[in-house]
Amino acid sequence: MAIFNMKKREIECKVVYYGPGRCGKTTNLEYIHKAFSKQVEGDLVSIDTEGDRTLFFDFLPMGLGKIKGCDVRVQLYTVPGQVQYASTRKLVLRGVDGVVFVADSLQVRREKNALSLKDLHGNLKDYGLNITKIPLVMQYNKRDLADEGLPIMSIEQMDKDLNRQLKAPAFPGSALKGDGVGVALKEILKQTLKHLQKELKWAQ
Ligand SMILES: Nc1nc2c(ncn2[C@@H]2O[C@H](COP(=O)(O)OP(=O)(O)OP(=O)(O)O)[C@@H](O)[C@H]2O)c(=O)[nH]1
Ligand SMILES: [Mg+2]
Repeated sequence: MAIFNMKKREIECKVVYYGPGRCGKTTNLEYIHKAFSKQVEGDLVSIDTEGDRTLFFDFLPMGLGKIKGCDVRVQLYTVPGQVQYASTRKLVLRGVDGVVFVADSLQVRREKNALSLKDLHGNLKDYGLNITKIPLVMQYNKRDLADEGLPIMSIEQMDKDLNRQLKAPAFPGSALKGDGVGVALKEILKQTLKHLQKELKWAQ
């Protein structure tokens, strides 16, 4: 849930990168930290890691300038994807305004993507949020692995598996190379701010 501080004329919202273990959530934030240095308002903070595995969360604050005289800030988070960190994932999702679901394009990760999306659906529901109504963007990550001869799923297959009903904007990409990261980020920010503007009207 976004925080509207009318006295300070500030709006703060939260976008969470969600998805199965090793799908590339942290790599997305690492790329954003490098590529959007103008908007980034601090370091990429990784709370508790083991090698490249997130055990708690990553956090990156960004400033998006002004909307109707208010400073807009967004906090990007990643959840730990490993199955056993279910309660931490739920905790990180608390107060979410927008979600980027990062799916792994590798064929062997097909079931893990579906399970993670189901987990997201359930956690949002527990917070009284509907996955079909909140700002949501899909990123089909690791498309570059096809160049290395690894078997990846087609976009059509991934759409069918994950996005048939949701019909969220979906972006193929490679967080490692930075492909598709910026467009997915811009789309979720656009959707989230649009959603917040509606809420703001309600609050007035
Ligand atoms: N080839 C390729 N490798 C990627 C891509 N994105 C991430 N990786 C690699 O996949 C591994 C896991 O990436 P992370 O970003 O740590 O994955 P995560 O989703 O944060 O994983 P958890 O923290 O365990 O949930 C790392 O070795 C990354 O370099 C990509 O687009 N292409
Ligand atoms: Mg991670």
